Amino acid sequence: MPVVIPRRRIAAVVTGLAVALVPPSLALTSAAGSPATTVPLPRAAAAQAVVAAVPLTVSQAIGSQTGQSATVRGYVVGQPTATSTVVRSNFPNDYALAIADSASETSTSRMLYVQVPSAFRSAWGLQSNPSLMGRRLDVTGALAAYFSHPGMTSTSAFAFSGTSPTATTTPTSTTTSPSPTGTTSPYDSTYYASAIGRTGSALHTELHRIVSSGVTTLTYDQVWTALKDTDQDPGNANNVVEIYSGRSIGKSDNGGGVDQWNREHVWAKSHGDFGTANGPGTDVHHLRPEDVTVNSTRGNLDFDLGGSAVSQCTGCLSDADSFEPRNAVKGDVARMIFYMAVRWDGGDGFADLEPNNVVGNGSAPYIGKLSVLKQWNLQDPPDAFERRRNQIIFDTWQHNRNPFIDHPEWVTAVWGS
Ligand SMILES: [Ca+2]
Ligand SMILES: [Ca+2]
Repeated sequence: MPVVIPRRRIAAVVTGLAVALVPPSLALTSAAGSPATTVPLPRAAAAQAVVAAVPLTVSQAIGSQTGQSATVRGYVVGQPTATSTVVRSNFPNDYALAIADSASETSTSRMLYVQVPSAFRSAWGLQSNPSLMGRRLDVTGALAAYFSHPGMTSTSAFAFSGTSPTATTTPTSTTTSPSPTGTTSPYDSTYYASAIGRTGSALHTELHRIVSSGVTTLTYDQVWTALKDTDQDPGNANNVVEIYSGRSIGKSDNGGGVDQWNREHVWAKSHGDFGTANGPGTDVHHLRPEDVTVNSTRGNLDFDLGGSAVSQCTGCLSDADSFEPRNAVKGDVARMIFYMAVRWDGGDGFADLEPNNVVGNGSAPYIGKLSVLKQWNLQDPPDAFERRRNQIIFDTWQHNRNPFIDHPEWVTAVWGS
């Protein structure tokens, strides 16, 4: 398939970096904290503006010390008196709070230091109100260092969580739907804390914010090295496993030659024309080793059932407008597509990628077939190989996770059953 290099490449790299450093909710919140609701916004931006009403976690606030205004939710764990000192009793005054994502947090590295301006000290200072310890608050102010430590200054609002006028972003129709069977992940109280309990477009929007925050964007050349790590054959450390064919092949046998492996874009790069510039085209969550000729057969076909057998790819089928991978990776493919849909939402110089229910999408920023992908997610749940690679990408490479590997039921929660 032809490699398309969009003219927006340079701008996209620059804005992609900005997105990685600043959550969209912050970018759309003015310094005074009021969302720009009077100006009509594009679809993606409007969706992100909704998120501006959702409090950040403390860990997100620590990672977003941009000076911008935001609301942060956390438990009161003490009073900071120096950069690495937080006292829990005998509070010296009412000037500052330390908040954390856990009420039992003791590490100052996981605390946000919140300035308490004079107008708020009698109601929200710890010396006057020691019973605030352990209470969960929503605080609004500028995300900026305080006591030479990640903090919030010029704090303009304090409230107990749940009493603030936080917008309800979940559509009524989805709140009343039966919830899919839930799973738990070790990241539910940290990475996913702000997504838990959401459904529909509210969940989509929040997952976008989560998986787009603090991301390291790889170059296309770095993808080779990443894949040799993420897709290593569990039975042979010298090899990687090709996604569609299932063949184990030498890590160093990569390139463009017949029977070598190369970098397959599971979300075909022509669907949205993102090419191989730093961004969706180098997002290793959907990049996999594959045999050069099988990769060529898949081309930019949408995913669907049926067709004729694919050479060198046992269990794979293809026809004029679709490709069907082997059973063992059907769910893997689906969850990569769903990840891309929440990771790339437009507004960053790249197209808003979404699944739809057709085949033959060509260069449109869509991939089908949604009904089939949802079925594949159910019939092939996350396996050890998939979970391991998600963890390696998070720990070593991009520092973001595929939420649908941790919570496959979120596919139903976002796109319905
Ligand atoms: Ca699988
Ligand atoms: Ca999207």
